[in-house]
Amino acid sequence: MIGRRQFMVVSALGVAGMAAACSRSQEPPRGSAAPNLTLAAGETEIDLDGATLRTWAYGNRVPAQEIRLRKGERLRAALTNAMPQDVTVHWHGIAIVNDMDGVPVLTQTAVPNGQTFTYDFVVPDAGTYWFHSHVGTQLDRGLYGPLIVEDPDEKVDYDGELVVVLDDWIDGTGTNPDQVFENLRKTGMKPMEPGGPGVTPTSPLGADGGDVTYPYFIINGRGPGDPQVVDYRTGQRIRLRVINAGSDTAFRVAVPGTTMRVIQTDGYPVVPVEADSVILGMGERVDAIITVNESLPVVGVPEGKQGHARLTIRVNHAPAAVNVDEFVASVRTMAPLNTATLSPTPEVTLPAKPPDQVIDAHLAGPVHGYTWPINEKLYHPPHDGVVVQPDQRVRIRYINDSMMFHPFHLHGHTFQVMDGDTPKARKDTVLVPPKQTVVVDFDTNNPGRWITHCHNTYHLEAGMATFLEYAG
Ligand SMILES: [Cu+2]
Repeated sequence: MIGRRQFMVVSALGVAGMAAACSRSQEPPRGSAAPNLTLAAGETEIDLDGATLRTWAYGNRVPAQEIRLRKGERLRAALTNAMPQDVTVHWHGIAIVNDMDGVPVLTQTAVPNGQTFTYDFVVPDAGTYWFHSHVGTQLDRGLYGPLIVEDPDEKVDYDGELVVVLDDWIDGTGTNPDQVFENLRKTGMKPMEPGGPGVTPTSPLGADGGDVTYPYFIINGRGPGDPQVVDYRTGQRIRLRVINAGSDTAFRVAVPGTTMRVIQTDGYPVVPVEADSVILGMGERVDAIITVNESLPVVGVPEGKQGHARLTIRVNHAPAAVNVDEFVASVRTMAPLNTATLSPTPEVTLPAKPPDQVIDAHLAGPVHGYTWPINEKLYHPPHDGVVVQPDQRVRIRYINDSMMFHPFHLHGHTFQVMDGDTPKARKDTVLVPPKQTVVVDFDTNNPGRWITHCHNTYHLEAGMATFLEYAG
């Protein structure tokens, strides 16, 4: 275990150092492109705060080894499977060819034990992305990792870089995600919240934080009792690339006494804003720059749940002198930034155009025990998708009739969140708070069968998905 920890710290420093070299001298990233890599899905053990837990992961690590390459480069990854269940890899947020999207039945047959499938595609856009299994409840195990696509021409100035992967963790703690799902199905419907959804600026997702109680919240595979420590020097500007890989938990991200300069969400640039805390639904990402002058924790505060995740930024090898519990309590009283409200930069703003087609997605649940339908239909098995036409502007209205938030994700495209006629952030995953409607527009420029679904692992498994289809 000590060996693994040392490796992870060294790895994080390597990434930070590489980015620093890149932003200062415009040298190409060394050893980062991955023309031929292997993702070996299998059983492994991880250590959380001294407890040894069995789980499934890619390459025996949680998160999986970061994949980093440049915009326009080709990624070839051979997925092997030594697990008792079929598995895939979905490349979250990347507009790649449909048959590489990793959604079983819809885009490929899931890979059985003992078999191999090679993903092979070109990454079209720079940004902070991630990859994960798209089979059953496997995302709530350790089957995920960061995928960073660099743009050599990007005009962002910083000294170092830190990838922060948040997760809620239950696997191997006497239960596993399949058992969690079975229990949710047996327990069925939750009592309705008596006071309405309770959405306020300091509680933007309402009173219902989720369906699962997690024993751990983790960052980069480490529990809060044994956090990752990453070293920097006084005054360095660090680009945080934060990824919410959770299954049933939104997180508020914050750094004590530090304002984050938010520059991107879901890999796409926004007009920069300053924020004390940012809320991320499952699947969402944010890039933010902080200046570090002293040792500080980066915390992930689970929305509506007890506990926190943390990582330690250490400056000049000094200990952090912050009461983390007090800071976490203060973060809970903040009004966090929702990245969907940010303004896009001009180059990622879709040209104004009325939609050619409008699709309404009424989100409901839980009904009939534990099911989460869209337009009163459940996803499994997927047989009747929504037909759209190529080269059109399509609008989806995610209409949340339920009392719980749903982070909605569209595969194969990056939509523009719309506030009336005003274009907001380009994203691939957007929070839909209870009893609210979120409108997104996108252009049909990537033919195929593309799932759109709630990024709550258990809601997806309970039917909260549909798909769009069009030919080129
Ligand atoms: Cu949901």
